[in-house]
Amino acid sequence: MDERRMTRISKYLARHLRHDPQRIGLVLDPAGWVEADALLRAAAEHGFPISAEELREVVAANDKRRYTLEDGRIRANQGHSVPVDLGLPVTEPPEVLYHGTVGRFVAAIRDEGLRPMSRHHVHLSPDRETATRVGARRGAPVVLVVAAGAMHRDGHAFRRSANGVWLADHVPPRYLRFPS
Ligand code: HQG
Repeated sequence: MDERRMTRISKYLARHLRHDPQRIGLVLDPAGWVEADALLRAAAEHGFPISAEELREVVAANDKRRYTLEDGRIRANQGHSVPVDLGLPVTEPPEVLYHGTVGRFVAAIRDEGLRPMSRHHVHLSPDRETATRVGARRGAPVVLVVAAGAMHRDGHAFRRSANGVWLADHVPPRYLRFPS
């Protein structure tokens, strides 16, 4: 499969497994899973046929491991805006995590900390390089350093998604370090 087809399918999956399953008549279970066959049927019925082979290839080759396909079911690993409980255990984070953003959000973030905005959680990266890529989706990246260890000791819960993204409910400003 070429890169463009791969990206189109991945975006189609993100839209329907994270944000808008009802658009194609899908119902996710409470943990975000749907039968892969049901997904393929719904996609075909709504004018976007995907083969089972293509689905497997996209899940396996996806640059960010955005999806898990197992026991005939598929779900997005993170990034939902529809309510799902991924059932991820609370996990001790590394001492430091990173968040990539852009300059125009910095004043608000200094004020109120990091908020999930339209997602369920604040997404944090394990390394600066990843955070830089996340920020660069929107413009010149600004990388904030998050005192995750201190937050954890103060009782804030961290979870880690199947693709290595760290999730928190909110990061108060006192745990953030901004570049000078
Ligand atoms: C910003 C992609 C104003 C925040 C990526 C970000 C990631 C605030 C934006 C994943 C704020 C939300 C998540 C506040 C946070 N005031 N702005 N108080 N708090 N923000 O897309 O972290 O391709 O929901 O800095 O690679 O950018 O979807 O979050 O700029 O892993 O798999 O509000 O999405 O992965 O944007 O990205 P997003 P994100 P996928």
